[in-house]
Amino acid sequence: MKQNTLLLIKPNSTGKNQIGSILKMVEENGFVIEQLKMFKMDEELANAFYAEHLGKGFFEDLSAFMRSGKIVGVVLNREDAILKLRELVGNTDCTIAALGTIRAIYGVSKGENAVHASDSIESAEREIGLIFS
Ligand code: 3AN
Repeated sequence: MKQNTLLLIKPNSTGKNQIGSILKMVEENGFVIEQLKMFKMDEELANAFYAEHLGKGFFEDLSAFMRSGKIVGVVLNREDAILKLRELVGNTDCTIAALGTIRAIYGVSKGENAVHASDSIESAEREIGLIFS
């Protein structure tokens, strides 16, 4: 089934001229770019986007990092997009992400892990709504 999912290219990557390389990897893996925008997260959006992590030990660092620079939001479509993008992105912790995944190549730490990818149909709908409404 064809699906939409959300990719965010995070500030550690936009700040190092890695946007084109990441989008190239995504397109070469069969994803079609449906929507694309560059923006900055404010506190309100960070709280809403990461609502499930509010109150956790790493939340303030995560929020500060996501508000520290430009983000590129991309709606991607393909067969099984959500699962396929999670595979291409790799583990949250870039030090254990599989070789060749986006996080293994562009991540610098568990927090500064280059990209975000929606983890379910519900998350994709919610996150696309938050970023592209
Ligand atoms: P994923 O993005 O792989 O679905 P989540 O949803 O568990 O991972 O976490 C959201 C974001 O929060 C991660 N991308 C990462 O940047 C950050 N994060 C998660 N766990 C930690 C942690 N233990 N320390 C620092 N940052 C974390």
